[in-house]
Amino acid sequence: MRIGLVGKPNVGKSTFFSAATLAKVDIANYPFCTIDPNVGVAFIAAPQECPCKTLRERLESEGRLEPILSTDTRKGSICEPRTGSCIGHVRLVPTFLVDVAGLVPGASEGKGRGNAFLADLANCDALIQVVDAAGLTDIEGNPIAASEDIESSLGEEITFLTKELDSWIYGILNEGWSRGSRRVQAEGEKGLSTFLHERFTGLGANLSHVLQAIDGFRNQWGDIDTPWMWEEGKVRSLAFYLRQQLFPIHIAANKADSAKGEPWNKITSNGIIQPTMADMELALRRADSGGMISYSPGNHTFTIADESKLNPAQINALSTMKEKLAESKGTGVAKLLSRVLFDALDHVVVFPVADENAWKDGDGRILPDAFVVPNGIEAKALAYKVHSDLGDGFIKAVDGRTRRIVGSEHECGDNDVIKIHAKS
Ligand SMILES: Nc1nc2c(ncn2[C@@H]2O[C@H](COP(=O)(O)OP(=O)(O)OP(=O)(O)O)[C@@H](O)[C@H]2O)c(=O)[nH]1
Ligand SMILES: [Mg+2]
Repeated sequence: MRIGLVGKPNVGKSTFFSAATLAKVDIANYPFCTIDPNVGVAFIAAPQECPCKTLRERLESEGRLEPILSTDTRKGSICEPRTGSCIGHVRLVPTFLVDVAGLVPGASEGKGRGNAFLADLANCDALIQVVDAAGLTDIEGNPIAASEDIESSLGEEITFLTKELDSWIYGILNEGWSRGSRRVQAEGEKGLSTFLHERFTGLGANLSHVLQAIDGFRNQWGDIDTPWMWEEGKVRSLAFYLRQQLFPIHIAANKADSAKGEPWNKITSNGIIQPTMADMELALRRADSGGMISYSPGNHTFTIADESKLNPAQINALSTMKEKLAESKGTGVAKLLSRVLFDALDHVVVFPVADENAWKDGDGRILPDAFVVPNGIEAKALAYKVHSDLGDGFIKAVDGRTRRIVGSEHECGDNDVIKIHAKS
């Protein structure tokens, strides 16, 4: 999975990115601080408890494992993740994040950093638009005294970005439009879907995106009859439906710590709207990696490791953060990523294993892999995600919880443990 961070300059995209990935990137209070995109991996807590909890309970009841010791640093987890980690049965799974340069009005016509960074968004499964909920910047990202009319400046910020993305998609669509409409003339509606699929495959489009976009378009405009006669507005409308499918946009109402009131409650979006405090998340995660505090992303509080090692200014700053964190019920950063991945994109976590009883791989590692996949993915499609040989040689699968044998079309659900049998 790949989630892109977009928005006008100087809103906190790189701060959000760094807080979520712990990668070191440039952050500054001026526009276009980021030029080349940053790509990193964020680890997100799986929505359900890791199956290693069920496994532990089974082993304990069979007398094959001692109960959890109070000194256990992994708080009972017994899985051995190849990537990510698991403590207290909270399994962290990876997702890619992309932090791109700020977008200014006119970008799709080449203004600011132009189309170059629009292309950096290709292959993102969803976008998070970071907006400045404190109103500390103008539309081009220049610092200003806090905006008086935050509601309309947020509205403007959101509309302009959607319009830029729509125009970008329109540009690509329009360039090949005469060829596309000729195909519809020859092949009917099928010609349109094939054309759109081919045209946008480089941006990560699959057939289902295209068919859903056509559906939305048809609901508004009726039958797709004579596209070669369409006026510009109708082609733009098709571009809009395509953009919605290719790049659904969710909102991080950032700098929530400095916002007056809760302006995010007054904006509208087709996606999720989540207040965030990226700056605080970054500070907390850095303090945690430095051993100063113990903090897990998503938590509403943290503990100080050893107060005697801190100076009064540090203690003061930490206690202010603690209050703010409790009041806001977390910084919102991990929460938003989780909501986008698991709720909006409807993905689930599935655990392929080689041994359906012990839930181990061929090397004896317990539950080493956690795959983030679309909800209801068929067993054979999952096999292909694990390894193309497993997909090609697919014979059957076994549900590791029920031990039932299932076929290639079996739909996998959240937290399933699956053994795949394939011809070698
Ligand atoms: N008050 C507050 N300031 C924040 C927050 N997040 C980021 N900032 C500040 O906003 C400024 C811009 O942050 P960046 O992360 O560089 O913003 P950007 O969107 O990547 O900017 P460009 O790369 O220039 O497009 C910095 O001064 C950050 O410290 C936040 O949650 N609250
Ligand atoms: Mg940046």
